[in-house]
Amino acid sequence: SNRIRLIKQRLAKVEKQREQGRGARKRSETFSVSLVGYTNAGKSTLFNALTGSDVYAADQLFATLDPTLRRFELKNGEVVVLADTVGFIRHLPHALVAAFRSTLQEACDADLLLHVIDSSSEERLEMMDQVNEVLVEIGADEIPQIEVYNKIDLLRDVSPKIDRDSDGKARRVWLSALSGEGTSLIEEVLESHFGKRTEEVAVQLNVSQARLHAQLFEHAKVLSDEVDENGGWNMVVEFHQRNRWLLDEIGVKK
Ligand SMILES: Nc1nc2c(ncn2[C@@H]2O[C@H](COP(=O)(O)OP(=O)(O)OP(=O)(O)O)[C@@H](O)[C@H]2O)c(=O)[nH]1
Ligand SMILES: [Mg+2]
Repeated sequence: SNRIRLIKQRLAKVEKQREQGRGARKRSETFSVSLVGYTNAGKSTLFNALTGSDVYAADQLFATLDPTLRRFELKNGEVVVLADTVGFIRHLPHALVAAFRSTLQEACDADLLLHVIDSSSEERLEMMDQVNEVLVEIGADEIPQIEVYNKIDLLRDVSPKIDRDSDGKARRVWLSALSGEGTSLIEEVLESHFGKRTEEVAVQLNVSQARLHAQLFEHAKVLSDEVDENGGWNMVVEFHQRNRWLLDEIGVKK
């Protein structure tokens, strides 16, 4: 029909823009996070609650691309690109399946999926299964996923919270995108998820810095360690961001 042709044209255009955006993001090495979930779960509402319009306007790189991509800066300075995606539905018109799948490629390229769920729906389990099935089909099932139980304003006795597994990793976040309660927990979750970055640094220590030499073995990953002619050390070490204090101690300027 005419309507389906129009939708297909729009999807093709979005797909082309996303392709260009992906290349730009790979180059800029930002993290990408995709909101996925069943239709009506509240993805777009959460997307707007998290990003706000000022963030969008500030970004040169993506401003002209697909409007469902926004740059999102965390408090620790890390920048993520947040993507809203089309809602998953059970009975997609056959003619649209392929086109929708291709726009979902965005989700395949994500570093993290936020699976938005309407926690007030009695069918939420079936919907989650549907979404996870589609993720398998598009090859996105290996991407780390955090579940976002949205619409807690419609539940009784549920406050915003993060459920964690035994390792302390966030598994579920409970919030209301509409009222805004709990949306800041998303930022907390993203910060800890992406806050584990490491950096490689060349370090030179003199002979009197044996204590630091030992500390590096304790708090960083030593990639190489050579004694120089003065009895000091030339090292290459990999730091977790949380151990950056050691760099200050050594006096290495980044
Ligand atoms: N009560 C309540 N309603 C919400 C909440 N979040 C979203 N909604 C409502 O749910 C409906 C769907 O929200 P959307 O954000 O458009 O959902 P979506 O997941 O983007 O839907 P698709 O784009 O179709 O996949 C809207 O009427 C929202 O106002 C929430 O936290 N609480
Ligand atoms: Mg939406």
